Amino acid sequence: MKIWEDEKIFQDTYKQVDVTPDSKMYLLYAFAYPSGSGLHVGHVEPVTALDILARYYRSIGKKVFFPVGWDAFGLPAENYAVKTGIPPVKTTKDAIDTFSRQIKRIGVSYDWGTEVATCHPGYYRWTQWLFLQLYKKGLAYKKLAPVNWCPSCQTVLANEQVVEGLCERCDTKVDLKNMNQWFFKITDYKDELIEGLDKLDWPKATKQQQINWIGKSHGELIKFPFVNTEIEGDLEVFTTRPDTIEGVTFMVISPEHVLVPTIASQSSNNIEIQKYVEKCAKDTDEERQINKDKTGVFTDAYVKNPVTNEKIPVWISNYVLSGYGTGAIMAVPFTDERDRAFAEKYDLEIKEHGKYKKLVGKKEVQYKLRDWLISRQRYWGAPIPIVYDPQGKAHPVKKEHLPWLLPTDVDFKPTGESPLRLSKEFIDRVEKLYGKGWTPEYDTMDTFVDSSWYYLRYTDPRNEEEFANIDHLKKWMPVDFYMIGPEHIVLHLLYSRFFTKFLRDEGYLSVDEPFSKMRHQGMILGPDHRKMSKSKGNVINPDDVMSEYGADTLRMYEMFLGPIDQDKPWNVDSVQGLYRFLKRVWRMYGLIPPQSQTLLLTKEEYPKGEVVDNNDNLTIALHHTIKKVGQDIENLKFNTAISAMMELLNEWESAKLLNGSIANNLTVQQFNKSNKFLKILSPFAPFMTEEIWRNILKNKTSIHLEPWPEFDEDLLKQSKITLPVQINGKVRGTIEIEIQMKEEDIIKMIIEDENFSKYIHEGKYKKVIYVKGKIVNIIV
Ligand code: ANZ
Repeated sequence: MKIWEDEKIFQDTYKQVDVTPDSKMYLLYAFAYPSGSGLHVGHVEPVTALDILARYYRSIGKKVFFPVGWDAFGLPAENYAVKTGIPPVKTTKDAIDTFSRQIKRIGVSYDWGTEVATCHPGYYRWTQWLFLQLYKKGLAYKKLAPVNWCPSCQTVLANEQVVEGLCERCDTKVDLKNMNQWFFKITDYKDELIEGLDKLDWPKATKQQQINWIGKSHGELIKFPFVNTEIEGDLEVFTTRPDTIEGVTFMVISPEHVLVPTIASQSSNNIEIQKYVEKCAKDTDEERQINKDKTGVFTDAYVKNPVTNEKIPVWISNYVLSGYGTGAIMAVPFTDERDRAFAEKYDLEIKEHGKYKKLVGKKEVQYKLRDWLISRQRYWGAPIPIVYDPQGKAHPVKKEHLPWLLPTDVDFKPTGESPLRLSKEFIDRVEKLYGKGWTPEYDTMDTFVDSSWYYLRYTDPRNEEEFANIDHLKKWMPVDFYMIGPEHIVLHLLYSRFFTKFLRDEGYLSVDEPFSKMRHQGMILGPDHRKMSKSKGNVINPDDVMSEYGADTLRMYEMFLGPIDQDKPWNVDSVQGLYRFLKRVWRMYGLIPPQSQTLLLTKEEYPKGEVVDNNDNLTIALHHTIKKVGQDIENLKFNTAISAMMELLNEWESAKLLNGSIANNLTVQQFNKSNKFLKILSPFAPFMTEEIWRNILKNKTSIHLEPWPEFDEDLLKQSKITLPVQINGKVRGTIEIEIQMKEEDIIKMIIEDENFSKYIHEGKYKKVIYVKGKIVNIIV
């Protein structure tokens, strides 16, 4: 709403004072990648959920921090540039404008004063600074490593561009190619990255995935001496099951194992081994693991089992990975499934075994986690701030040269080299600043580097001296609640935790973990229950829904869909249901003439007979609802909060309609005047409630600055009422119920009550008319 911007009611919240760990509420939505196609209804749900939290927590007096930004570097913009020739800087800016407009239309109460975009030099200079801090500490280093290479496109591909081993663009089989690459030494923090999970309020499954990714295993390193005298030394294996050593019937080494050339040179199978090793060199680790068909080749070499002294044959196979353990295993086909499959295929012995309890080798702990490869031979990313002297030695770019600007004189056609190599300006810049013969590092950083520290920058987004002032970091960190898609379970979270721990060790941060509480939103599926996609034609555009029904309806609808963490299909009818609910609220404030007959019951359905006046029912229901909506918001149960408000609206309408008594009118008037209903609805429907609040109720300041209404606990305790019970229109007595009791429970109570059961034969009845809190009429 323009008025919110004019009055700056959500602006510059990062500057709030007297922020304490108890009073603060840092709400974070995983910042979006601004794609050209605009905002998706799938973004609307989590961002609305967070907005409701933000509006609620503000009104209960918390100091809320709710920043916004863009994960704006990355491949799609660059691919688009390759296709169209429009520079990513332009397409990204346009996309951000579209997203911002849409998000404002949805009414998200972001603090736009914090806005950051990772592709902005004011942001990425600090990404580069972070690189240099890691470099100084020896945690950023360069080494030879395999990259995905598409021989047809002549280019390096990011992992996401490789789909089942094929190039996403041309379906050519991707090769591995060794190149010098930059890494971050995340493995220095591996144990802490496991232990730190204990104290976090995160979904269990997410924590488990982090643990699996780090993959800590306890086992033994065991040496098997070679029987062939020409091969020196032992074959060392890592095993988590040393107790199965008596069942070992063969050994397997990976095609890249250091001993392969020696073993091959002694083998009569030399040529076959070489061929096999070459073939395997082209497969990525991932392919090897998914590859069900295990292949292998026998080497002619034998080792001796140190426990049984048996002679054991040595095989080479791609099911053993070179980068894990020692790259060699003892195979126990009796117990291990993969070994069994291999033994069956090559007709190797499967030997039953007992449990050996003694230590054979030495105790060893192994991890699956590898250092983080951050080099990208790509254009649209932060340049790695390194220059090389004429001897090829790496030097950090000086701090005064940051931001180390991404050159703009670049041709986007893929050539198989880093696009920055083609920038004359970049090369000239380095010679000018550092001397003749000096050259830049041409790679850019993985976009995960940009996106794994943005929540720190938010706390002090315009600081030009530091990535964020230490006091600002102290004030806001850690993030109190993070909402992020389940697709980011592993890498982004692990990298963010790594950066946090590193910066803590450097003295910049006083927290160990960045995100205290985290939840994942589910996916919004198409009306056909399938994932929305352009090709299936089942995409719902939030702009269309807003044009037809307004932003409040879109928000309420998405919140009413069901539990936030579940996948849910879109349902057009239910959008209209929410729309009708909001229209009824309008009417209650007299904006549209009330069409009373359509509100609750038809005239014929009104119960005849006595109506006992329970004037306070409406008040009690209101207090119940205030309590419930507050609790539900805190527990992220937005759908049940909305149901409760719907029930309250029914109550309110029936109070207005059903009874003309003065006392009852007073209750309704009081209810209207208190505006408590409007306030509890306001986080969900911020536009309409503001409109009613200011224009109908003539308030001068925003409803979103009003405090959350209090509820009277005593009143709720007294909420038992006496309900008249009619059978076939005749009052037969009364029962005591809780005002909030559900219809079906009331019926059950009546049927079981002997005062009434005699009128209801075998508990059978035709129809029930229950006017909440007023009367129940059972037609038998
Ligand atoms: C004998 C054995 C018997 C094993 C048994 C398992 C079960 P985690 O838990 O993942 O650490 N292994 C060791 N290095 C390997 C490599 N480079 N590539 C493929 N497999 C490798 O698993 C460790 C187990 O995986 C090790 O224990 C080893 O097989 C295998 F009934 O040794 B075991």
